[in-house]
Amino acid sequence: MYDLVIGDRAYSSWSLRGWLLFDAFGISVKTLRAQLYTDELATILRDFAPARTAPTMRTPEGFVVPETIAIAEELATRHPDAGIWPVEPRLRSVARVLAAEMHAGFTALRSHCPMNLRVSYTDCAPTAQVLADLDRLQVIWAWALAQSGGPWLCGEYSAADAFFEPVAGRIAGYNLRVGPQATSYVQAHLAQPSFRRWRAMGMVDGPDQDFYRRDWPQRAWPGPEPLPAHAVEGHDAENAICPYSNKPVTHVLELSGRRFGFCNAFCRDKTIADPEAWPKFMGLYQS
Ligand SMILES: N[C@@H](CCC(=O)N[C@@H](CS)C(=O)NCC(=O)O)C(=O)O
Repeated sequence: MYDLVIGDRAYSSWSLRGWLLFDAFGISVKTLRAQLYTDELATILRDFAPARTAPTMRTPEGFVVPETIAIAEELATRHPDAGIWPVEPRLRSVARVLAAEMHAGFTALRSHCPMNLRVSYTDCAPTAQVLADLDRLQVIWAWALAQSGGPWLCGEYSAADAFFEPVAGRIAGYNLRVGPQATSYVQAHLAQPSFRRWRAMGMVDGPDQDFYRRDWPQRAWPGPEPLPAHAVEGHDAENAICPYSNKPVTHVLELSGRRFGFCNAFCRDKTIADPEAWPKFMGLYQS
């Protein structure tokens, strides 16, 4: 099994990229979450020398690999059938160019609009440099889509899309204006199943971090609207065992007047945040 050290899911854009390289390509991984702006990351990474940042992966043999580009390349070599890079040579080269430019660039966008998946603002007063980054994004997205014909940048969902998923989250979260093609691409990310699961976990996996607080007016998150579930007291539920772990039910939610149980608060709360993101829960709900 792979290990992956990650930061707060709501805020750590690089962790999201690293985790997508597993989850969106069907590779199993165990996550170790560190809360940013505490000493948790440094403490966990003592076992991952010389890594200093999240995400950092450890392979089943014990090789330590930080840096998302290195994680992408290493996983692609080790799992050649997972589809991390496109098979077609031209599209593969395009995907590598896009991921590399994302890894190295877009610093104005990244610093003015740090990823925060918990809120969406109506406006963020983007600077000229941020607008230039948005223009550049749209140039390279259009370049890729013109060659692939979509639906993702290089045809099927690839590492290039995983690298831009946090950017889609920023465009949505800060209501950044982009053209119709980029808007459709952002909407596809907001509905992408792995992203919905990550964001659902990010809504509930730790406190709001002051560093990301902004005073701009807020609006509703522009992605798919979650089914209206809420937490309830007690252990009474239709199911006696948790759909995720098969352990006895201890935490319960209510949806459409029906009660469903889970074996811990996190799994109950991540399901409340976006029930449709979780296939095992939806299997139970639709049974
Ligand atoms: N170039 C790195 C960037 C990783 C990065 O900056 N991660 C942030 C979290 S999003 C981090 O670990 N920050 C904590 C720190 O720098 O102490 C990569 O591609 O993985």
